[in-house]
Amino acid sequence: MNPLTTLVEARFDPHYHNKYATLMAAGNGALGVRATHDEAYATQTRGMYLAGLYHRAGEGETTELVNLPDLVGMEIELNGEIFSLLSGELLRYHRELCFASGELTRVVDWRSAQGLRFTITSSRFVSAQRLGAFCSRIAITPHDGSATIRVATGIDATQTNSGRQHLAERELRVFDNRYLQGRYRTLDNHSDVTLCCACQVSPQAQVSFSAKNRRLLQHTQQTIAAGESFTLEKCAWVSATLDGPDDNAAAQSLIRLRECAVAGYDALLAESLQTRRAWWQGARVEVESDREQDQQALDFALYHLHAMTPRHDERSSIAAKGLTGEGYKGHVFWDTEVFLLPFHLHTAPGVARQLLRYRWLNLAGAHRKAARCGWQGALFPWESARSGDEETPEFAAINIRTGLRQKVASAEAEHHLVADIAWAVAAYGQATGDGAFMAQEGRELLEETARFWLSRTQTVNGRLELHDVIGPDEYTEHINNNAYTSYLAHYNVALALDARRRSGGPDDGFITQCEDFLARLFLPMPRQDRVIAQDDTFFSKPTIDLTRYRAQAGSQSVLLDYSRAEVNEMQILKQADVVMLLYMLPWRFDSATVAANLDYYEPRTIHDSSLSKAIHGIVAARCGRNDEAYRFWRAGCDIDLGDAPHSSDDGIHAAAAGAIWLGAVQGFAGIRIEKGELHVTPSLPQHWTRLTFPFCWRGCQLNIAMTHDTLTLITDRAVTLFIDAAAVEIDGRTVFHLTDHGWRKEAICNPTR
Ligand code: IFM
Repeated sequence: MNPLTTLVEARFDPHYHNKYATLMAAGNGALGVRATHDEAYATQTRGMYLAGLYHRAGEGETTELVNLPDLVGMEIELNGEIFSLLSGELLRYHRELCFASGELTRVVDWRSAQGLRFTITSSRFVSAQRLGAFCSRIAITPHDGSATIRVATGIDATQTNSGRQHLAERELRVFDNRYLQGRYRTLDNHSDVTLCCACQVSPQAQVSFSAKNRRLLQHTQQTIAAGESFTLEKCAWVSATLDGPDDNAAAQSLIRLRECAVAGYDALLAESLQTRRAWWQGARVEVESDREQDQQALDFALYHLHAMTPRHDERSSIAAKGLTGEGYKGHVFWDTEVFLLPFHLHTAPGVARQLLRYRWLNLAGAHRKAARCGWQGALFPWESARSGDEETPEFAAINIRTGLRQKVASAEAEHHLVADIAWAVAAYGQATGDGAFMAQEGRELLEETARFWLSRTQTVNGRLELHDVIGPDEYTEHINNNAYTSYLAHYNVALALDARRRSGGPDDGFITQCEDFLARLFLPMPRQDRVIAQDDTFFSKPTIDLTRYRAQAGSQSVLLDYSRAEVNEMQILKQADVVMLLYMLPWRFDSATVAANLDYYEPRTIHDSSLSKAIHGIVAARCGRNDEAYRFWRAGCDIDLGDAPHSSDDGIHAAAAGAIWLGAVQGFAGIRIEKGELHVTPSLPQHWTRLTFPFCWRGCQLNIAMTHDTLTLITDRAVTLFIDAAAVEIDGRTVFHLTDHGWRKEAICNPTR
């Protein structure tokens, strides 16, 4: 494996505080910590989250991922002056996140208003091995004579979710003159949260403690000679009981903290690095490109895919902003099954299984929602947290002129999520051959989601139609026969029927109902120019010039000029819709239809959602339009990594990170799973000369490498796949060359593994 890249912030710019706090956030799937600065700035939003720890602050509020008491902040005083990069003179600034180790380091040379120079180096990481552990370290070196250094840090429970306080303080203690512990309980008395930390400083330092106004702090003071360094090493342990209070938890937390403090920063980092190294080994995508930002984008995406995924807990899933910010309240969307699960499915299938079990365990909530709405089966919540109930806020932003709030319609009608989950279940079954899962959780998920669709239709002139839905394009609400929804629902029911037939159980009418649904459900067919209607009324709506809005994709600027109701009545797409359908069910559409729909819909799409461009890129790659595909892929990378100062303030775009992987593997490597078969059709962009990645398929570990004219597959056992639509059996190391007649297997095969 080549060395992993890093992410550098070379300039201190308060406009970018929150963007970099997100991009450089630390995480291990259980704990996420935003990369805010040690010292306070009014414009930065601190954030620390535990996967699955949700709470509703009160009447009229929405359940949200709790922003925990802060452990990052340090009040630093240098010879009586408060250290802040907004005062004095900044002589050097460098912040770097190492994707390999997950360590974030900042080096600052600063001249105080008194004219004294200091070097301040700090670093921190979240352990990939011990899921509650967060460590930080700071070293301060005065250069112009001795200086008195004061640092106050500890546990700051004044932190809120933008003003909403979720935690009641229960107990603050300092044990053994060293270990600080804060115990909190969510206001609904459901979860206990414990934070412990210990700061290691020189024996020469004076240390005292204070507890005031929800802040438990250690105050350290030391006079340091010029050229010598003050150091402080902070180890912390963060934990919560997610399924009820537990008085024992605090003692356990303290034990874990003591173990960490004994090990110390360096040993914990080394141990965490080992764990991360093994993870990267099974996941990394390596690219040789003439643009170095391509490898960086892939490393960035995978770093965050690791950080956001709660591998330790099947009752939690991946939030749309991971564990990096308060955006979307930490809720789980279809983003998980469609944009994130494929990465796990093909690198660590057990994680994909767990994500599907999250839905299975939440079937009761999906049944409740379906029943409440008058339907049968499982209607999963559009936004999900821990309870499995619908968590979508009823209203979006307020119109401050009218005082009226815009209703969020997705929870009422964006039902494609149900079929998206079934799609992911099928993908899991095909990629793993996990019969046990498919016989129980898989079958139940497929059947219960299918039951929802069976009950959801209306009969119009003898055919079944799906009315009043919202497809992926959220700018077009409450429409009938959205192509994406109908095709996916059809697929969902077909999968359930197939599962039921295979299981050989008694027919309680389900089979007949499914057959009838499949025969009579209206699926919009391509018209003569092969374009498929997004819904019944789409073609009758006017178009407008979208150039201006497309240039500001992601900002929803069209809504500044038009009301939602007006946008609804025009051919304006927020995000891929029919194109999303082409992506999801590629085997259903011939290449001319795919190209015609891409050409029709893309110019009508603003790409105001981060789930859009990457999918267009993959579909373009499948059409053989490599340059276009690469442009879309890069635009997808720039959703978080681009220069826009505020695009990622409230958290990473998790789906966009997943789509960076999807674009490389499904777009350029041309990996496609069709009817249970694995197809590979490589087509690298001109900028790339080589692409390699690991890929799990049916219990077999494949290592795939490709250039513009060779394809090398290394397997740990025999497997069949399709290249140029022809089935080939490979074992060991197999090389293909691109010839005038397509990909040809190398005559001499060297079966070394
Ligand atoms: O799930 C998406 C949706 O498709 C578009 N709006 C944002 C959601 C969360 O990412």
